[in-house]
Amino acid sequence: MQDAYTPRPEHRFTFGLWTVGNPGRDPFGDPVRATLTAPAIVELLAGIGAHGVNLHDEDLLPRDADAATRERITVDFEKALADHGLRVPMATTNLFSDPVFKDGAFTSNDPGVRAHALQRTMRAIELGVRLGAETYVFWGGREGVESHVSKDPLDAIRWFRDALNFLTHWCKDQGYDLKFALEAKPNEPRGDLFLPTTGAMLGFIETLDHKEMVGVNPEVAHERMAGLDFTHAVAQAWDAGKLFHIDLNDQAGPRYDQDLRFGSSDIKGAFHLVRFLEECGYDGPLHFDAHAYRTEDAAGVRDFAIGCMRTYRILADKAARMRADAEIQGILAEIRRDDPAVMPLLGAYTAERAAALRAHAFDTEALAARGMRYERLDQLVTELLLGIR
Ligand code: GCO
Ligand code: MN
Ligand code: MN
Repeated sequence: MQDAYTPRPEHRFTFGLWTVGNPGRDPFGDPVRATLTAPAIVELLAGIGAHGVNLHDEDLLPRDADAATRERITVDFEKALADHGLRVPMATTNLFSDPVFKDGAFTSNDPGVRAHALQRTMRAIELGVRLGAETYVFWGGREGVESHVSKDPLDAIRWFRDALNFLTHWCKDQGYDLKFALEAKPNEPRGDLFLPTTGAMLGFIETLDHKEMVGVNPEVAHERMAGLDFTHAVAQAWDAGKLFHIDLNDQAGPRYDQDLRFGSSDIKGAFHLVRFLEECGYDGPLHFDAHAYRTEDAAGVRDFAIGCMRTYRILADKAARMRADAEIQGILAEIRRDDPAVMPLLGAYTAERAAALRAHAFDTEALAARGMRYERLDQLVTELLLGIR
């Protein structure tokens, strides 16, 4: 079906090899779908209008493959990308599947593991750069604890900082023009992960040697797992100039990471997010870190991927409708109307303004009595989303 919401490469939609390639394994059950090769995933994504495909090193290259095998697989993948016109905007390292990382990677108590994690990441960055990636994601994976006596959180933060400082310096020495994007998650697979929210990451980034090179990769599900509003986290990242990448999916509240099809659970939350991204000027990749229900076969995976992108496009259209809706805009203008009597009191600090503000007589009863019309506003937006405006 072709319509106004059909995804096209210029819409900047990307998927991970691990997302559409997810064979449906979970902690309780075996895979339910055949494993797709990387070139097959490239073909699938190109056929449905995606812009790019992202990967962990191990999504493409088996951990123990020899140099010749790695080269052959990489060349085959590059050929598929070229044949289908797909890009690799982001790459990352799998620092969580190998048993060596059972106690974390950059924050493992074992210095041998910490050093090995750096080596793996350097090699994976080389692969990402070769494939043309501009953003390199760091998701902590197993950087956390179950037993809180096992690891000093100050050590963990220091080790994580040392690792990122080392890698930013190394990238600059290599002449790589790469941005790092840190992805927070509150828990899973560890009981508690370090730097658990996007806000925590934003604070941490300010302590890094090359902080200009480092931003965030917020994920819908991860903030929701912490009971937080995702759009607020994204807004703070944008305000800080740190929204380098984004992981879109959906999540029904605080529980295990569900990685649901975008907009499939909280459609209103997805709308607020899309409206924000479309209106703030974000022009980075729109990456779906989600996977199809375990009930699906290959056709269902395709439905899932198309669904993620279509829902985004439909919600972008709803955002445009909201901008053009006279009644909604009228209420917003009324809510935000200026009060000439107090506007002069609200500028930047001056001693005169502080003195005037200090002396001003506020009619707090009148201020408190004002109805804000949020019920009407929210209902209008609900009706717009339900398709009758
Ligand atoms: C998760 C994470 C991962 C990361 C990926 C890229 O909860 O498993 O969201 O999917 O995004 O490893 O770094
Ligand atoms: Mn996730
Ligand atoms: Mn993610």
